[in-house]
Amino acid sequence: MTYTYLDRINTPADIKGLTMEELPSLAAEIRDKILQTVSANGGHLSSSLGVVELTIALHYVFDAPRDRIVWDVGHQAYAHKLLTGRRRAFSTLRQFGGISGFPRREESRYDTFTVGHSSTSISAALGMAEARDLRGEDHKVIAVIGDGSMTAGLAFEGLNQGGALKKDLMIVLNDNEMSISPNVGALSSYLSRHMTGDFYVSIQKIVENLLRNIPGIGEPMLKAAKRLEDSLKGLVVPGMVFEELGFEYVGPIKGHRFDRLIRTFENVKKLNRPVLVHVATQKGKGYEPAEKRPSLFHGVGPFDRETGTLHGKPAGAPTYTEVFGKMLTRLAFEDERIVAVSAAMPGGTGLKYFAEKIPDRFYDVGIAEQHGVTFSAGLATEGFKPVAAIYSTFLQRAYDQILHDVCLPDLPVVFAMDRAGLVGDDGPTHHGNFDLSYLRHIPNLVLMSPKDENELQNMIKTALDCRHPAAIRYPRGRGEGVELDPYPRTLPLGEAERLSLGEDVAIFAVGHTVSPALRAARLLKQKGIHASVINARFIKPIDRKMIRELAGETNYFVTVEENSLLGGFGSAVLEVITEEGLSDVRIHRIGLPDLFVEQGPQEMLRRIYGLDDKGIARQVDRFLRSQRTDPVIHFQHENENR
Ligand SMILES: Cc1ncc(C[n+]2csc(CCOP(=O)(O)OP(=O)(O)O)c2C)c(N)n1
Repeated sequence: MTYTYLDRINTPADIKGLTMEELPSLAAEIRDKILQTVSANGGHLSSSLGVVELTIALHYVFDAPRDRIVWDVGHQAYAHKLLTGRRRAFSTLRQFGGISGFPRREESRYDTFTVGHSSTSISAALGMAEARDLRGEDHKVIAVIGDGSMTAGLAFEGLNQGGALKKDLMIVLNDNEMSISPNVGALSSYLSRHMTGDFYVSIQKIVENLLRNIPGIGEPMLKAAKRLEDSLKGLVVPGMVFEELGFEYVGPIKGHRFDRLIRTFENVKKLNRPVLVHVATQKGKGYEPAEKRPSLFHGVGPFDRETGTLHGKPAGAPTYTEVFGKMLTRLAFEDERIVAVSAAMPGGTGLKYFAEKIPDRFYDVGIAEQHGVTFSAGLATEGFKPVAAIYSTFLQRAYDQILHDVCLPDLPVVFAMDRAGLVGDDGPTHHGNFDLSYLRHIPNLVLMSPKDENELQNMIKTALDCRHPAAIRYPRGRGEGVELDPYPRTLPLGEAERLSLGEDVAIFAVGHTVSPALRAARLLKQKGIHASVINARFIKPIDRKMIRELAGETNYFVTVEENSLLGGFGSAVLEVITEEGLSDVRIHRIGLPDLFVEQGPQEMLRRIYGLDDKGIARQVDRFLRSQRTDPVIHFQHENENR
């Protein structure tokens, strides 16, 4: 596919050679390219389509990379990528070895900040503006943040400092009235009182005329008129809150009109102070299915571009997300103390079922994980049983709230951590590879991970019954296809489950690595290696009794987890082995190394990191071979008939 305009843009400087009349054609070509790529690869469609004009206008007026453009979350940066030298690589978007779905500093000098988690742009841009001033430079710094991302405390912390520092900083508030789902909260309703700027302008004119027509007008009268104007402005302009915080407010600007955007940016460029430009855009703009269903097309897998139908995933087991959402809703019908909390992701976490059925006990707090956790703690102090369903990667934000507000007072808040482990194409900002490490050391917390979707049901019940803070981590995607018990049961706290018996090696697996570990044991058996496979179930409290028991049977332990090896489940087993003085036990830990795992299909990444059945079998085999000098090892006698 060739494009008349897009093919000529190798750097943003090339856009400046286009006339204003040509820009809409460039926008149309960019939309076409985005649609072509995302319909094949999947990706964040609606947000990227919504900012095409905004992105072109920013690059038209400002001089990146000298001027710094900082994208918030970065899921909307596809047009930016296309305009900044990644046109040819764009077809590799989100693929293994391809370009990232988010801005990444190592990918391009136009990507000023590495993003994926939201609401960082104002703080980062403010830091860049401060650095510029410290160095005595004079370029511009622009943060582009969505109205959804503006719901986070972090964004307000940046505004708070930004208004006070009075830096030359432009914030573009990209307001499409949507987060992933419709945006929530008081700020959102405040902003969406979308009085167009025209109304305010007409008030300004009335005041001006009044003044002009009063002969011999004195100073006090002028001041009174100014006060009147200000108070009227406060009534009708959605941006007064930003003005009070020290930002000049400009807007709302129609975000798909080049003339408005470019004129505004050119004017604001001349100001050397904090300015917030409020731009109204439409999520999914230019592609009817996405305009109609912006949430569905926020983040999508491959789809048919002509019809807008998503390529159906082959029928199979329910996802962990669905099982969680349905079981929690069911238990909440039986227990009125159960309440559910989501941080802007009712769809992704499965809480939409809960929200539909029990809206009075469902809370979407916005992109505010920290607040969501402490809000849950507050509910728990009053006898409620809050379940905060937050992806593993986003819960990282709320570490201190988990530790200080929930676990220290031992409040019974349940954390449902979906998307734990490798998530796939979203890559390193979204993999949930650290939760075992960032939670395991917190006192009072029960930490568990189910081997399948039925055990997830049991763990939800266990967590709700245990009267302590409890966290359940489970993976992205479908379950194992096991039968779901009609009613969940409470598991004995801290009890692992032995799944197979073998005296050569004990494979201790956690979460969904249990299934590949079982399959690995079958492969090993063909080589004459007999493995016990244990479903750990609890990372904390860990089953010491089981570890002691196994140490009586074999000296060789292998742990398997889809978490960073540093501080993860294998480390927990090592600690027990040391503490219990089990000095004969040798241990090999399988898990993720000390690095940020790249993007790629889940199954491919599992293969690369040795977390699939063959990988586990290979590593167990290699480990045992490396121990061959040990005279007591059973499998030395591989030819023996067992
Ligand atoms: C800390 C954090 N929590 C949750 C998310 C998941 N998330 C990605 S985009 C998004 C909505 C962003 O809305 P907005 O900023 O308005 O941008 P839009 O997509 O509407 O352009 C959410 C909740 C995230 N990326 N980071």
